[in-house]
Formats: sequence, C-alpha cells, structure tokens
Amino acid sequence: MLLNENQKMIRQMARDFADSRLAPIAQEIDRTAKFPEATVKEMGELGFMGLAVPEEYGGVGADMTSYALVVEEVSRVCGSHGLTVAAHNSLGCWPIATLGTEEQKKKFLPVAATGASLLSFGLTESGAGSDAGGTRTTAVRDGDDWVLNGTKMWITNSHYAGALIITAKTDPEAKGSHGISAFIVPTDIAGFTVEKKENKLGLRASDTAPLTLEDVRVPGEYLLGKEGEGFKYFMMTLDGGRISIAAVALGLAVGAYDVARAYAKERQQFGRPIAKFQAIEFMLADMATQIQASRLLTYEACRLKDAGEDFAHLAAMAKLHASETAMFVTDKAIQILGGYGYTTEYPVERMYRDAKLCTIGEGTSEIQRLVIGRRELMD
Ligand code: COS
Repeated sequence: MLLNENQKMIRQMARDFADSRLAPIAQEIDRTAKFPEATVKEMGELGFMGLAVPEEYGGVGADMTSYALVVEEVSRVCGSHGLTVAAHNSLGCWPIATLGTEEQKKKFLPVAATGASLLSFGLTESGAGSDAGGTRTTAVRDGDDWVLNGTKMWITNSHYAGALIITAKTDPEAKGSHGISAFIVPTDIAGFTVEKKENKLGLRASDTAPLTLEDVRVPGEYLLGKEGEGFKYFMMTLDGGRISIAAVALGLAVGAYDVARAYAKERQQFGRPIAKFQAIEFMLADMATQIQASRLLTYEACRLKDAGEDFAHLAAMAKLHASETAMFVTDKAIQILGGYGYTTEYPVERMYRDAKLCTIGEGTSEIQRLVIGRRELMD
C-alpha cells in the first residue's frame, strides 16, 4: 500500500511504541483485566489520543489513514490498547469535532486530545443493540435544561471518561429511530453512575461498563447538533467507527500471523521445520491473502473518507472482512502452534479471544451484511 512520508512516520512511531512499551505488558493486563492507565497516558503524550481532534483544539488532526495505521499497529501487539484508542477517537472525539459548537469543542476537545480524560459513546441499551433505534433512555426539557433518565450497556472507556455522548429519546411520540437526540454528558454530573466493569472473554484490559442516568440534568448547550437528529449522528459516527474496528481486527490478524509464521519456520517435526509441510504453508498463504484483502478494504475506506466521499458501504465491508479474517487467522495461528498456541505462553490465544469482539461491536457481522446488502440492492 502506498503511504506518504507522514503516514510512514506515524506508523513507525506506533510500531516502535507497541513493540517497546506494550509487548512487555500485554499478556499481564489481559490476565489481570486491569486498564493500563500509565501506557494510555503515554499514548496521549505521543498524540494518539488526539488523532481525531483538529490541531486548533490541541490534537493532531490526522487523516483517517494515519489514524487507522496507529490503531492497527497498537492492536497488532495489544487489542485492549487498540480499542481504547479507537473508541476514544472515533466514537468520542469525532462527533464533537464534527458536530459540536465552538463552545463544545473548546470545552471538551483539548483535554481529550491529551488523553488525560477520555471521551466515550453511549448508544447501546439492553433493548437497543442491533436495533439502535430502540433507545429507551429519555431526555425531557425542563426550562433551559434537559433531564435524562435511562441505562446504557457495554460502554467503552466509561470509567476513564470526562464526558460521554449519549442518545436519548426527546420526542416520545416519534416512531422508531426518529425523535432521538444526542447529548454531551459530563461524567461528574449528579445522578450519573458508571457501574462495575464487565468481565469479558477478550479485550480484557479495555474498560467496558454499564451506565445509569437518574435525573441527570444537563444544560441546553450540551445538546449535540440538532434536536431529533441523534440517530443519524450516531449512524454517521458508527460509519467511521467501523473503520476503527476493521483496523483493530487487522492488527490482531497481523499480530497472530507474525507469531505463527515465525513459529512455523522454527518448529521442527519429522526432521524439518513445519513450514516446509504444504499443510502449514497453505495455511500461511490463506492467512496472508485474507489479511491483504482486509488491508486493501480498510485503507480504501480511509481514502474515501479523507476524500469526503461516501464511504459507509466500504467501511461496512472492511469491518466485516477484517473481523471475519481476524477470527480465521487467529484460529489458524493457534492450530499452527498446536498445544503451545492453546496456552498463555504465546499471545495467539489472547488475540483469538480479542478478535471475537470485532465481529460484534459497532455492528455485528450480520448488521454489516445488512448495510452492504441494502446498498447493493439500491437502484
Ligand atoms: N448515515 C446517516 N444517516 C443514516 C445512516 C448513516 N450511515 N444510516 C441510516 N441513516 C438514516 C436513514 O437515512 C434514515 O433517515 P430518514 O428517517 O430521514 O429516512 C434513518 O437514519 C433511519 O434509517 P434506517 O431506516 O435505515 O434505520 P433502521 O432502524 O432500519 O436501522 C441499521 C438501520 C440496522 C443499519 C442500524 O440500526 C444499525 O446500524 N444498527 C447497528 C447499530 C450498532 O452498530 N450498534 C452497536 C453500537 S456499538 S458502539
């Protein structure tokens, strides 16, 4: 893939950081499920937490390709760090940078860009997952304020967030996805609680928790964009978020492939390296081919987004392909490593567990097929 000098430089920076700072801790934070505050702070110092924040608000203002390169390189070594960067930038910073007022940007973006406190995204509820329009959280106008009540689930980075963007129904009469608005909710506000962190299969160090909003009173100026347009804003946000998850999945696939390839060249059975057996060679060939296809889709989606073109269709394809590829490649990597691959001595079992989330979060593989299929059948 052709990259410009800036993109090559940022990729190298992310690669060096991941290899030197994340590789030594990735297994341990998976075991303890401890959010890596110190290395997230370091990622803030390197600018990774401000990639989606324009320079005038203290960020890097990176193009989408540079951003995806960072997410890929970080995820290649540690999926939990990769998801932390991805959710903060694409789900937290991007909507405020794109839809926010000047006051909202000045208030929330500079601190978020440093990574000192994160931004988070609250869409999902127990009854509103794939059917994102099923939001039951409500926001009722009271004078100049809005009063929010409801619960949210599976919210990434929420214990470390300074503010979240929350969807709530503002017009109870409106049907389906209509009558939903988006609000910026500071996390230190009365009535707002982040519940206990979830104990997950993978991405265990990444922070995921439910939220409760009980008579949370936010000032009118914290409405994001126009009243009633929240569903569309969240769909637009998820279009970009799907590129992020594709980049996380791509990184996990590359990480597992690298381990499997090195192992296959070293491991001797029947008097020769197992890579010399066509059964293994063909597995590596299939893994490399799928990875390359995912990479081309992901970076083409980035290119379209950067060019200001409609990229939703390609983002869904990239996410679908890369997450299914991550499952395929991490599974094959374990197979190549055999018994070793099944233990925590090697990182491939962690990557296999981490990859599963990519087929679920920010729209399941089935939802991606639905988005792609609808577009394919459009006249
Ligand atoms: N960008 C902008 N607007 C969009 C959009 C997009 N990507 N997708 C849909 N919209 C708009 C539509 O144009 C439509 O507008 P009008 O009402 O003005 O016509 C409105 O939003 C409703 O769209 P639609 O009828 O397609 O909504 P559905 O309820 O059928 O839902 C899916 C569509 C299933 C694609 C959507 O709910 C979805 O993506 N669900 C998955 C959600 C998800 O990823 N959850 C995980 C979150 S983890 S952070």
